[in-house]
Parts: sequence; structure tokens; C-alpha cells
Amino acid sequence: MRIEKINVYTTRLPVKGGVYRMASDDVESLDSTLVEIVTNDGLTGWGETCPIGPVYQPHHALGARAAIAKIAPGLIGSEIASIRLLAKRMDERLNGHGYAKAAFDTAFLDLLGQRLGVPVSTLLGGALTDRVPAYYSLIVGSPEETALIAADKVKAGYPRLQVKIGGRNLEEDVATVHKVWEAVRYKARIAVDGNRGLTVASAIHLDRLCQAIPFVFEQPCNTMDEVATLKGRVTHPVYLDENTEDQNAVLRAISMGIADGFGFKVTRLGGLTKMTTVRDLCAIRSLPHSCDDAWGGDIIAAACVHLAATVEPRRMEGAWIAQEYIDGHFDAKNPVVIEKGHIAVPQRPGLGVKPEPGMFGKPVAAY
Ligand code: 0XW
Ligand code: MG
Repeated sequence: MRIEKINVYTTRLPVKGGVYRMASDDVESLDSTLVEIVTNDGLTGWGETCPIGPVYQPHHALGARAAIAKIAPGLIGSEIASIRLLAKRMDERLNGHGYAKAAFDTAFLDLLGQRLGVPVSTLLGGALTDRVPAYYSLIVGSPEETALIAADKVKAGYPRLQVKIGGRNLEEDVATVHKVWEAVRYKARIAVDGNRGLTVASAIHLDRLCQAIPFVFEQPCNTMDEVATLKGRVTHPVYLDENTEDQNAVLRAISMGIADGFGFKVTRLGGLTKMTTVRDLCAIRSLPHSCDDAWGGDIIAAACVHLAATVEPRRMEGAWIAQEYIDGHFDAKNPVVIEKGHIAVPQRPGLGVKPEPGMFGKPVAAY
């Protein structure tokens, strides 16, 4: 099975509800890039990469497309058999840019899965479950409104909630965490996500002022060094998200003992294949983590869910997919959907999702 053609598409994903508000940025519409790989035996494999704006992490939609333009010509004619060889070929054409290479990695796995007649989860080591938990991400909002939505989402079946804080005064953040806890109690697990927005001082204050509330503190401060200084000074477990910019960052955080868990983004880590390494490192130290991406449609969602199915359930912090904030699906027949706060793992060969033919219009580039 050889790569005959690569088509690149873009699509706009407007945020349902108008705005997705985090400490680091407000986003209203996301720019997703899709790669479609066509093989000589007539199969098509899909990959996607969709930064949540240019501020959340050092990724940019146009940067992804520039990287894809550099890599794609070198892949034409390649055999889809060894993912490692294909990764080497990508590295020989471009250093870094894991979030763009991730789209190709997803498409390779989609094709291999279809060829072998197995779902992508099998290629990632094998599923441990056919249904993974999701979590609901509550954007930065007033304490009262956030607590109301939290109660609603727990009723809808979400086993975990993520409460966004930061970018405003400490009092409101503390009140929001308290109100959500009063509304939810032990009915859902809670992560409080600062999205890099807190100083070390305000992280320590928030920790003390919410002492009795059992939440995990996600990416409170900007750098890994700032987060490292929280060790021994805060009592809530600390998870890293944005700082896990590549596999080495995860290795560093684990070996320094500064992270009690992680919010992983598949494309940021360089794709599903690279994610299996950090997944296994986390297993060695019994560290929990999520399987998310920053944003994206059904292709990214399927990738996250296949990976999440391979994670030991006791350490699985949920798969976040953008579905609650997006209208419609790429694949209306076999969409990736959240039901009662959980997501069924696609069982068909490959990713198990295929965008409707023609839905993205003409390719923006073709090789
Ligand atoms: C909740 N998310 C997975 C969606 C947005 O990309 C932010 C992110 C996070 O945890 O920071
Ligand atoms: Mg996060």
C-alpha cells in the first residue's frame, strides 16, 4: 500500500455558544487542517490538527499548513507499512513541528487499520474498554452560572468536570471553585485549570482558600519551573497540560516528580504513536492522565478515543472532545458522540470515521 496522493483541506469550526473562555485566551472560531492520504489500492486515511488559536500553546494553523507543505512531497510513493520509517522520513524533511506531523501519523494509522481490518485502538496496543469517560470543560464564568452548568453536566452523566479559572481576580476564582463544589460534591471529580494564568503566589493562595475541596490543580502557572516551585507548598495534586510540549517534557516532569498527572494533547505530543510512549511512562509511575486535543472535529475526536481506550481505566482522566462546543459532525453516519458523559470507542477498521465526501470543498493543497 503506497501513498499516491495527499490532499490538504481546511475547515472553520465556530464555537457553539459564541466564545470559549480560558485564562490564556478567548476563542470564537477555530481553523482546522485535515490531511487525506490516498493509496494506490484506493484506500483513504484521514488526519487532523487544530490549534485552539495562536495563544494557547506555541502552535498556529498556518504553521501547521506550512509544515505539511514541507513534509507531504517527501511522502509520496512511500509504503504504508512501518510507522517508524514514515516518522523518520518526516523528521528528515522537517525538524520539530510535532503538531503537524501528528496529522500524518493519524492518517497512517487510519490506513493501516483499514488495511489490516482492525480499529486504531488495536494498533496502539489494544483497547481495555469499549466506552471511555469524557469530561466537561466549564469555561471561565461567574461562580453562580458555572455552578449551575456543573450541576447540569453531572446530571447528564459526566464523571469529571474541568473548571477553568484565571485571568481575573482571585476572589472570583475561589468563589467559583467553592460554588461548583457545593453543586457537585462527590458526584463528579473536579479539575481546576488555570491554563498558565496564575502566578505562583495566587496558586498558593487559591490552594489554601480551597483547602478542603478535593480537586486536581491543572497547569496553574506558565512554566514548568514555576509549577516545580509549588511542590511541597500546595496540598492539591498538580497536573501539567500546556507544559508537556513534547515527550521529553513529560519525561522531565515525571523524573523531577513535579506532576501528579497530566492533561495530554495528542497533536502537541506529536501524534498517537508518540502518545503511546508517554502513556506507558505514566503507567510505570501510576500517573493518571487525560487523552485530549486542543480542538478538532471527528478525526481528532476518534484519535483521542482510540487512545483513551488503551489506558488503564483507574488512571484515565477522561477524553475531552470538542463536540459540546461544535455544531454537526464530519461523519454524520458514524459520528464520535458523548452519551451520558461517555464515548463509545469506534469498532470499525481504522479510525472508524470518514468525512462526508466533498464537505471541505476543494483542497487548499494537493501533492
Ligand atoms: C479542555 N481542553 C482540552 C480544551 C481546550 O483546548 C483547553 C483544554 C485544556 O484542558 O486546557
Ligand atoms: Mg488544560
